[in-house]
Amino acid sequence: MREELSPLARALVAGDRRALARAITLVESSREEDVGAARLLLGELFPLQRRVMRVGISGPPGVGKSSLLDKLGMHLLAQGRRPAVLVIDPSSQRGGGSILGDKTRMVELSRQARAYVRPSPSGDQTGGIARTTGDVLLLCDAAGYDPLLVETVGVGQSEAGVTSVVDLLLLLLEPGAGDELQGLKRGLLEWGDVIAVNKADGPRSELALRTVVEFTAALSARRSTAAPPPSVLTVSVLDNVGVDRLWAEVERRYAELCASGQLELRRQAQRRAELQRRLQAELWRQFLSHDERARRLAELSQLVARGELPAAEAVHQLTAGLFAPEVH
Ligand SMILES: Nc1nc2c(ncn2[C@@H]2O[C@H](COP(=O)(O)OP(=O)(O)O)[C@@H](O)[C@H]2O)c(=O)[nH]1
Ligand SMILES: [Mg+2]
Repeated sequence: MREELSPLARALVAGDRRALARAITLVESSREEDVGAARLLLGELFPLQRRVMRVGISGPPGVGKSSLLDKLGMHLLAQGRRPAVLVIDPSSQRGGGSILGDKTRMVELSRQARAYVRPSPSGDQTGGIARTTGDVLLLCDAAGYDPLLVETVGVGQSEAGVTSVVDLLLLLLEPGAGDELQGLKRGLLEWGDVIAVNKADGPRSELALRTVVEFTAALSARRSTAAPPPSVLTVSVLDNVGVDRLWAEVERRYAELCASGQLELRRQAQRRAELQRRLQAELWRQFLSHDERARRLAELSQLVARGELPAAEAVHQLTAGLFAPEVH
């Protein structure tokens, strides 16, 4: 089978880092000629992925996600594993400024030949992940990395976004974060499979312990009985206290999700949602690729904007005759 692979796919599977970087650039590109090439490449590699463990790391800016990943990555390397870290950076466009900030923060891990650290701009996507994150994870998987770790920024929407491509979510919060999480916002805790209160060191170690108690109480009050409540624990990335324990907890949860069949259900839901997302994007793209339709859309959207035409009527006009009835 391998003989039939394209040179790029073959190099990637053989562990060539530059081939992986090139492949990622290809799938992240939105140029017309790259889109087709990316689809072919992903099609070649799809059957070769091993579907290794994927963990999302989410939490507010400055909470210590990158610092944790640096330590965690080193811990995993010591265990003989080959972690890949994708850092989704919403603030920067391709080649933008703050990307480097994150990369240099993973100082140790970025230097390791057996690990892979890749910053990528989220582009116009909301929800904390890029449109192509799922594809990039497939490439890293086929290239032999395991586990795959995804750092996203933000609290709120990004948890929902990242859970569409990872098996399990690790939520990192600061001591005292409970005070800011009022009412419904506490619901975001439920996105996490594991919740870690970081910076449990120095003057804040006591507060960190109290935060854990508070979160645990809030979660047991709200959580439905369908899924087990997330584990909540403290960690100090700075002092390297609790990082091993945190990872052990992630592994334990992962094993639990596998055994209960939950993991497979999550993955099936993700694949179904991906199909729908891609189909919608493609239909939209094709719709706009037709000049006359694009012009008509621009026209009608003016009328809708001015309140002269109901949106539903505009849609009816724009799509009339678009899908010919099937002939039986
Ligand atoms: N006191 C303390 N500071 C930490 C800890 N972990 C990270 N930091 C600091 O928090 C700041 C933000 O860390 P960073 O990893 O960039 O956060 P990110 O934005 O979530 O990726 C840096 O100055 C870190 O040195 C910790 O466990 N304790
Ligand atoms: Mg970071």
